[in-house]
Amino acid sequence: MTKSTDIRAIELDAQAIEILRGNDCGTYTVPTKGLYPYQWNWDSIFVALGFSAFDIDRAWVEIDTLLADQWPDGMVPHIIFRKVDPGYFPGPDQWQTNRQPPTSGITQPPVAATVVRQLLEIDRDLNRDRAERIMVALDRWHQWFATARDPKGRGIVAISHPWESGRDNLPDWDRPLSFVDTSGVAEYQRRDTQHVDADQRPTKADYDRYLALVQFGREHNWNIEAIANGNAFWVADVGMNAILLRAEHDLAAIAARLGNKTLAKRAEQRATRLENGMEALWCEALGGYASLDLRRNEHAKTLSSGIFLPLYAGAVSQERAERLIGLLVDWLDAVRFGVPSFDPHSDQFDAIRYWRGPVWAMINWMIAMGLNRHNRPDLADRLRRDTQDLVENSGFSENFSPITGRGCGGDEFSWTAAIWLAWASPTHKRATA
Ligand code: 9WN
Repeated sequence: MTKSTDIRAIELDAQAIEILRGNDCGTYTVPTKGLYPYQWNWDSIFVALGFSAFDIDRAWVEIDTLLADQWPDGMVPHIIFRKVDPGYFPGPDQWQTNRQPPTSGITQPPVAATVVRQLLEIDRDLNRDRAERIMVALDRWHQWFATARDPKGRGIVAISHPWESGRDNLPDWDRPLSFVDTSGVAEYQRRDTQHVDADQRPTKADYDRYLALVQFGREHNWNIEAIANGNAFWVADVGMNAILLRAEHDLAAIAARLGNKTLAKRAEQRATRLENGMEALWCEALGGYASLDLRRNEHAKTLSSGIFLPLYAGAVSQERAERLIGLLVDWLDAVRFGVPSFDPHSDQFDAIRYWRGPVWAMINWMIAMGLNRHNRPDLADRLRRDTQDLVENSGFSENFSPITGRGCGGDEFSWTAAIWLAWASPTHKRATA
C-alpha cells in the first residue's frame, strides 16, 4: 500500500464503522435507514462479522438478538419488525404471523454458523453458556430446514418465496413465479420505490407475485406442511443449498470444539445428505449448478452468481471446480467489476436492476472463500480488489453496477460496510478460509 492509499483506506474504515454505528438500534442493526427499517436475518449476520473487526461484544449481541426470536419450530425469520415503521411494505399486518415481536413468515440463507465459527476463532474466551445457546439455536434452525423445507428427505431444501433466497429478483425465479396466481391480491402501495429508483427495483408484476405468496402463507397460518404441499413457488435454490451445506460443516466444527459429539454428528449427517442432494442441481447442458423448480422438476435455464457458491460449500469435485472457475473467469472478462449477480452474456442481464446484474459485496466475500478453498487465491484477491475499488469509487452502497461501478439501491448500507471491515479493506489482514 502506498501512503495515500493507506490514508484513504483508514478514512473508509472509519466511515464503515460510522455506518454500522449509525444503523445500530442498540441490540440490532438495520440494513439501511429508510428502505429497510427492521432487522433482517442474513444482514444481521454479516453485520456481526463487521462488528467483530472492532467490537466483538457488539457482534455477539447482534447474533443473540436475531436468535432470540427464533420460532418454536426452529425457523429464524427473515425480518423481525422490532418497531413499526410505515416506510416499509409489506409490514407485520400483511404477514400476520402472530409472533411478538411480529416477524415475517419465511427465513433467509443460514450464513450464521459460518460466521459464528469465525467469531469463535477471534473470541476464544467467549462464555461457554452463550456459545452453547447459540449452537443449539443454530442446530434447531438447520433441523427445521431438513424437515420443513425437505419433507421428502431428498437432500435439497426448497425456498417458498424468492425473498427466502436473499437474491430476490433473479431471472431464475421468473418461470416458477409465472405459475403464481395473483388474482386475489388486493390494491397495495409499494414503499421501496419511494426510496430507490424504480428501474433498480423489481417490477409490479414481481411484487404482485411476492404478495400472493405472502397471502398464501398467511391464509394457511404459516403451517409448514401446507406450504410444502401447496405453495405455488417451491424451488431448490443453488445458493440456499450451498450456504446451508457449508453452515452444517461449520456447525459440526463448532460442536466438536464445544465437545458436543452428538450435535456434531447430527450436523455432519445432514451435511452428507445435502452433499448427495446437490447432484440433482447439476445441469450438464448449462455447465453449472442450476436451481430446480421442484413442482415441475425443471432446471432454471439461466445461471446466476449462486452457481459459484458450491465452491464455498466445498461440495465440488476438482473437475467441476475447474469448470466453474473457468466460467467465473469468463464472466469477469465480460464486466469491469466482479462478480455480477447474473450471467453477463444473457439478454436478461440488467446492470442496475436488483439481482439481475449488480455486484454485492457479501456474495463476493463468499465466492472468494470458495476460491481460496479451491487453491485460487489469485482470483479471490481479484474479487477483493474489485470490492475495494467499488467502495473507494462509489461508497457503501447496497450493490453496484458491474459495468460502471455506480452505486445502486440503498446508501450507507450495513453489509457493505461490514464486508469492508471484515475483508475488503486494504488494512484488513485476516485470511478467508
Ligand atoms: C426483502 C435487506 C434485504 C436483503 C435481501 C435483499 C432485500 C428485501 C426487499 O433487502 O430484500 O427481504 O424488500 O427487497 O434482496 O437479500 O436481506 O437488506
